[in-house]
This record gives sequence, structure tokens and C-alpha cells, in this order.
Amino acid sequence: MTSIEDYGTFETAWCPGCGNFKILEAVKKALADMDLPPHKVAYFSGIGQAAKLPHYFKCNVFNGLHGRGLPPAQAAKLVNPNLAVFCHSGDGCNYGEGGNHFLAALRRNVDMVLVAHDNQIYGLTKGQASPTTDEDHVTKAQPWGVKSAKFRPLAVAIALRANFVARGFAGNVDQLADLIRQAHESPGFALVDVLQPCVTFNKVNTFAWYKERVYELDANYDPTDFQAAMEKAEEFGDRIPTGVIYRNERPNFCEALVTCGGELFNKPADLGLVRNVMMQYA
Ligand SMILES: Cc1ncc(C[n+]2csc(CCOP(=O)(O)OP(=O)(O)O)c2C)c(N)n1
Ligand code: SF4
Repeated sequence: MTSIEDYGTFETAWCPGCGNFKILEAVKKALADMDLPPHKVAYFSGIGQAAKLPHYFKCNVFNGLHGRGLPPAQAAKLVNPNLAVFCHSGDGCNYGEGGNHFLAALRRNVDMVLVAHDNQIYGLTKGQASPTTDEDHVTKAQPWGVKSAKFRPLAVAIALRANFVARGFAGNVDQLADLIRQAHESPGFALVDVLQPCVTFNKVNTFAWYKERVYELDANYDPTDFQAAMEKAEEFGDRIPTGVIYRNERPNFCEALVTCGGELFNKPADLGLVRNVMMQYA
């Protein structure tokens, strides 16, 4: 039986009070609830405060370039479908630098979970606006306020008919752990966008600000209803819904791969063939 303690405790470089602590707590709870031992779990990330999360617990970890967590994560799942594959990164990393990888992953639909820590700011580089920063939000780098239209990750994921689209809040660890569990259990690509207060650089979207606004979708809400899901994805003001916003049943890429020869994991490698291919480019 896997416990939270199996994932260890490490010193972190986050500011005291950062929403990332609560997300880390939720991740460990979800992994223990699912009884997933560390050797069966692989975490991928890019660069940023959120992307440091996989450094702070014990499992297989790949830390790549800014915005580039998704490509190796998908590759790992395709090579070894037995792995539980997660990618964690910030709103800048996932929706800015890694924006095209995000779109490609939604279209491709590999069986994995992307958790986006959405603090609506670039945390690691000291508070510039990110793609999800609200219009007219003032930062040191945007003293007249942000003039670009806000990126809407949930609406984009729903528009591309992702299999699982959810929103969590770092202030509700139990709900977030449950969303991560449901995302993992859903076949295909799953997005969990998490409202994550950055207590140092975002003085607008604070824990208190969210607590006044977030609410949980109730049992009557039907996540398979595309129009309703779009409306919920766009609700971000006095009230902000959390929970599973959209579910779909597109065939997942891992199943499609079985018809192309199947997984690579445990297959004997034909080194002669590899050498011949290498020689063609020598
Ligand atoms: C291609 C590239 N562009 C820019 C940077 C500089 N950079 C490093 S972290 C970062 C911002 C991270 O913000 P976000 O992804 O929102 O994560 P957070 O730190 O807020 O968790 C930037 C711009 C980089 N490392 N690589
Ligand atoms: S700068 Fe913001 S996101 Fe980064 S650790 Fe501090 S509070 Fe968290």
C-alpha cells in the first residue's frame, strides 16, 4: 500500500505561503490515494517555480527546457504505457513558451495528465505578465497594464475536444487531489488547470480573492455537454467554477499505436539496424 511518506519530504525554494505547496500536497495525496508507488510514476516539467514541483518528491523525473515538458512526457507514455505520466508547469510554460506543444498534445491525445499551475504571472522571472494575466493588470514590466487578450486554456482545450478538462484551486487540497485522480483515470490527454496564488508577484489573484469567488460544480452539472462546458470555462469573474468541466471520448493515441507495432518498452533492440541508420547521417 503506497503512502504519502513514500514520496519523501524535500527542502523547497518556494516563497512561504506560495500556492505550489498546496498543489504538492494534493499531488502526493492523489498518488497515495491511487496506490501508485514512486517507481511506476514519471513526472515531466519545463522551467519555472511550478516546474520545480517534481524536484520535491521521489519518483522518475525529467526536467526539460521552458515549455518543453509535454513532448518527452508523451514519448515516455508511448514507449512504456505502464507508467503513470504527469507533466507539471506554470501558465507561462504551458500556454506561452510551450503553447504549440499544448495544442499538439490536445490534438494527439496521449494518455497522460497535464497540471498547469495557473498563477497568472511569470513567477520565477519576477512577475512579468503571462498569457493568462488579466487584461489591464499592471506589472513592473507592463506599467500601463496588459494589452494582449487573455489566453483561455480551458476554452481552447474544450474547443479541441480534449477528453478531460478540469479546474482546481490550490486552496482546496482534497478536491484537487480528487481531480488529479480522475484526470489520471480518464483515458487520453487530461488537463487540470489549477488556480495557484503567487503571494509575491500577483497581488490581485490572492488566496482571499479566490476564496470569495470559487465554487464547486454540483452533481447536476453534465460535463459531456459541450455548450455548458464552454460557458463554465468562460466563467471567470465574481464566480469561478471548479471541478470537472468537460469530458469527451476521443480515441487515445496509445491505442492507435498498438496497431503500428505497439509499445517499445521491453522490446529487444536491433542494434545493427540502429547503426545502419546512424551511418546514413554520419
Ligand atoms: C525559451 C525561454 N524563454 C524564457 C525563459 C526565461 N524564463 C524562465 S522561467 C520564466 C517564467 C516562468 O513562468 P511560469 O511558466 O508562469 O511559471 P511560474 O514561475 O510562474 O511557476 C521565464 C520567462 C526561458 N528559460 N526559456
Ligand atoms: S514567486 Fe510566486 S510562484 Fe514563485 S515561489 Fe514565490 S509565491 Fe510561488
